[in-house]
Amino acid sequence: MEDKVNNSYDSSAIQVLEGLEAVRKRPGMYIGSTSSKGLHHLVWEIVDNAIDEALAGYCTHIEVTINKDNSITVKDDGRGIPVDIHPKTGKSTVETVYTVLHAGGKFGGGGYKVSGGLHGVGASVVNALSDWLEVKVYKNGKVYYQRYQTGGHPVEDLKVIDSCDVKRTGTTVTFKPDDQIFTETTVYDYDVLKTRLRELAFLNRGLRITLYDDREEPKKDTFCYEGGIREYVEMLNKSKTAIHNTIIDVTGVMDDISLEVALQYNESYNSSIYSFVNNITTPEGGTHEEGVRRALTRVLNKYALANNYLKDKDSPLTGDDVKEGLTMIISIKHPNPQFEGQTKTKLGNSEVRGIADKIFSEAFERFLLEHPDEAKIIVEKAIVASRARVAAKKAREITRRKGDLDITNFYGKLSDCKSKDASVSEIFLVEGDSAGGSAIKGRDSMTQAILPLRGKILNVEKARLDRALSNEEIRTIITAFGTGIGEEFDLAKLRYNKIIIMTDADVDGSHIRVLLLTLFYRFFKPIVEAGHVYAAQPPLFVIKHGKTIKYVLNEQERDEYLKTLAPNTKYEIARMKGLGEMDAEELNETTMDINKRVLRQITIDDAVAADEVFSQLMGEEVAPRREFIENNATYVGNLDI
Ligand code: 28F
Repeated sequence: MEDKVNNSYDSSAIQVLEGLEAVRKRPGMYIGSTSSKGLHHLVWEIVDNAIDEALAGYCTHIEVTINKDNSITVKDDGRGIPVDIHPKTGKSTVETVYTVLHAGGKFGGGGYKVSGGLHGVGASVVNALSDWLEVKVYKNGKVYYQRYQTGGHPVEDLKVIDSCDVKRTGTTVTFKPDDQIFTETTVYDYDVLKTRLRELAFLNRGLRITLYDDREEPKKDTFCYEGGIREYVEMLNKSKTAIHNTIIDVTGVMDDISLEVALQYNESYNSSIYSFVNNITTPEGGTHEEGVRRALTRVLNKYALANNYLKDKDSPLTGDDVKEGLTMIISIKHPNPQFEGQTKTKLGNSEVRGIADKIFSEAFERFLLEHPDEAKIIVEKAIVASRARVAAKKAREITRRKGDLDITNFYGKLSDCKSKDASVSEIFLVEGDSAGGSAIKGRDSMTQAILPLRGKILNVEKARLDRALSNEEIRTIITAFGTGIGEEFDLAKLRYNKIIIMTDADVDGSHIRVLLLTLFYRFFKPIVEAGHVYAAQPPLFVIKHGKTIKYVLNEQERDEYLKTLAPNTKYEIARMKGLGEMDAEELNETTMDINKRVLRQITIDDAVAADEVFSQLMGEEVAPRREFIENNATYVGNLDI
């Protein structure tokens, strides 16, 4: 008996060491990357364990604090991790959860293992990647404590360090990410934590989540939504104009799968649909989203025919027609989700499609019958959208380069590059004719195409596709890209590897850039997501000393460069002229030459945030725009979206 216990103890001790070492050797395998995204993943792994405790019904409040040293504290008021000795390892359950890989799986089959992002690799990974980590468990009127250092090694066994109110229970974890592993940054971004914690509060109705920042400028935000995702739709539609009163809120359970859907239509032509599985965002959608959207289309068609909004001879409403102006959140909890797709964020479970369809269609049918006035508004909007779709189909014909007329007209605008190899080709969208002229002269005509834009393009946030297609500039852009637009969009046909927006650094330039980004985000999102869109960065200052001419992007670079000059160097500084005043040589030298220029890649890191920014900035409502500008005034000049 003695040997047996020893052997198991030794082997599990070795397993612990190998496990933690494995994580430190290849952290990317466990948290995706060691960039800022990976740094924030550590928080989600710990928060997910607290959320699990809330899903199990024992935790009502989670607090997250960014401490002064950029360590993180997560605190819940759940039952507290068990402090008994784990039979297999001879160690406390707390130590097992924090030192054995994947030991965190709290609920075998019963409850839902919530897993943020990377499917719950557990708390032991966070421990392994932390300089130090401390756990405090409050239960039985005592405070149990254990500290781990340099990648998860316990300093000593779990011990009682204090007493506490007998009624108090919960778990508090503080960890400091290891800067040997997180070499890019170990500074936490308050807004990243705030956005995701708010989303988790929406997805777990009634759960209170508080975020504190104890660093230089202390901050605090608390989120608690009794209405759950209904309030999420309400928040998303705040910067849009709802066209009917009720936010439709559907909940149902079938075969151990629970579904929640909230939706409301607004007068915009875009859709904001976000779906989740066990609180994980599924940007690639999946069977839950497919089931709901199939039901939405079928039920609306059935209702439209039954109430004579559509005749039998009319073509039925399509998924795109019923999507227009739709803000919808779909959240399911599934005991055994299977993820597919490029980034493993598409739900693959086939049984979910039928379940989501059944639960949603029954509730939505009942809503339409009980709210005929709102049903009328929704159906009519979809019918108008279907007519616009047909019109867009016709309008789209003209963006295909067939008729001679638009070829000459088209080439009148685009100075294409000679190369037909998309992988080396790039197109500059240039503000104004004079800058356009200099760009055409200064470019490398083999690989660089120039499309001068005459002034502001249409704000497509407020326009349907057929309206956008009636705009000359937009048609030229669509034709130049070669991908087509709307239903026939094909990323593989993109004719350029880089789409470079080259506008002045002034407010006008920023406005044109945001208009273009709105166009790309609304109608060419895959191009942005694939990282093809860039903003050129014309220099703000030129510094001359001796024979050296140095262009710098901004005040910060200017000051840093001046520090590198010998103390009594004589130099001149001049603020650069606008793009339009630069000659071809200067424009090429400073902004276009691929060996000298600085480009800023545009990414959509957080679709929800981008969606909000675009609809706030570019939507109908003025108030949200003013609010956004007031909140971000210092950034509007070089708005980096
Ligand atoms: C700040 C982060 O990690 N909270 C947690 C619990 C509660 C239980 C638990 C956790 C290992 C395998 C069971 C308590 N009582 N917040 C947290 N709260 N883990 S993590 O159990 C983990 C054990 O199975 C818990 C009864 N059942 C479960």
